[in-house]
Amino acid sequence: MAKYNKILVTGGAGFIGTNFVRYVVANQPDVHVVVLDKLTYAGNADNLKDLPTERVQLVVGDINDKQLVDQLVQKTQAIVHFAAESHNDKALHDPSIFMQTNLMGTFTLIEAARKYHVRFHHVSTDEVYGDLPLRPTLPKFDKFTTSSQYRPSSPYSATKAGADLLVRAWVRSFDLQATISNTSNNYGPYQHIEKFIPRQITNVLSGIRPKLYGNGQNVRDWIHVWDHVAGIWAILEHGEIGATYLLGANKELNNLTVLQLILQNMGQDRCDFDFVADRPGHDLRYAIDATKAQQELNWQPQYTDFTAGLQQTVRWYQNHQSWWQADKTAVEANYAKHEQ
Ligand code: NAD
Ligand code: TDX
Repeated sequence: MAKYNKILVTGGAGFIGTNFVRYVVANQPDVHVVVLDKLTYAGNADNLKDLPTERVQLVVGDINDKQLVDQLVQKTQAIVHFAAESHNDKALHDPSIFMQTNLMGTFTLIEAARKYHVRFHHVSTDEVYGDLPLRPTLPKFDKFTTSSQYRPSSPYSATKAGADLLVRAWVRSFDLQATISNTSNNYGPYQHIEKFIPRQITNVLSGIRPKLYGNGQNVRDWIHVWDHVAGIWAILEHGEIGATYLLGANKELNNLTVLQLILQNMGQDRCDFDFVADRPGHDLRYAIDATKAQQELNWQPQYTDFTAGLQQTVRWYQNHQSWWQADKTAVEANYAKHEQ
């Protein structure tokens, strides 16, 4: 029996939210899910359309809509909060919507959660901790832990850090029954094609040369989205109120290596890509120490063979061309405005 039978999932039609809802439907037969999603360019109602309607209900709306949030929160036992503007490159050109959704939207939700004493889980990113040196000088600073200092470096990560701090303050001041997870870069099915891995896969599938920022040496710590959503479920069920958990799968790779694995997997020459202008303020390296989550939640990442996960992801985009093709021209046209 699940601890919470009625859950509200914000952003459940986006990449990680979709995988989370599908995980709950597959593994928790007693749980009913209401998804609250604005269906921005990053959300897609089709992601959920094959799921049983008696298990999953999609409400199209904004987390900033206080009245709607109040109505939905009143009827739920727990909220899992994914909804966000999530793309760093977009935030560099248009930060205002990030303030609105990531900060104000989170504020609206935690106010409702406190009013109705509803359990709240806030999904966040390792980017709130800023970045790490490419080659660690002191072992102490080797990876992010739950005691790492908050020092976000981008407009996106600053809004996520702000939202985390709101949740922490609501726990302390109002006894909000909340937990937070900070997770490293996810990959897998249903990820929007603006993001690094799906962008390069769909570039190859569209006859466009992949694009690598700067010198390609920046490091990301990859986790398969299915491991992330299992970790979030474990926190919802077993997490300590007020606690933060870091979820990661120990898979640090630089961007050049990931791109060359994609090219190799897709039968391309490993040099068939272009270096383009670097992202302003580009974080050098992220790395997660997930020991606490592993010890306290009995959670372990399962999909740790990155090459196999990447291959499965390539196949997914090959087999779901109608899912992404309509967006491709606009996504690339948008990138072309800023890349030389
Ligand atoms: P995404 O951009 O794919 O999906 C975001 C979803 O939120 C979309 O369905 C969108 O329609 C919805 N949304 C946006 N604004 C909304 C609003 N105002 N009201 C209601 N719905 C709204 O993002 P994602 O990659 O699935 O990320 C989900 C969460 O996980 C975010 O909070 C993100 O910060 C966090 N996160 C992402 C990663 C990653 O690698 N993608 C890693 C760590 C943490
Ligand atoms: O075309 C590209 N070429 C390239 O070299 C793109 C889109 C990205 N990159 C680089 C930038 C990053 O070093 O690849 C790396 C990954 O880029 P993104 O997919 O944009 O992810 P990142 O900025 O690392 O942030 C992601 O992980 C943390 C998610 O988008 C965030 O939502 C999450 O919080």
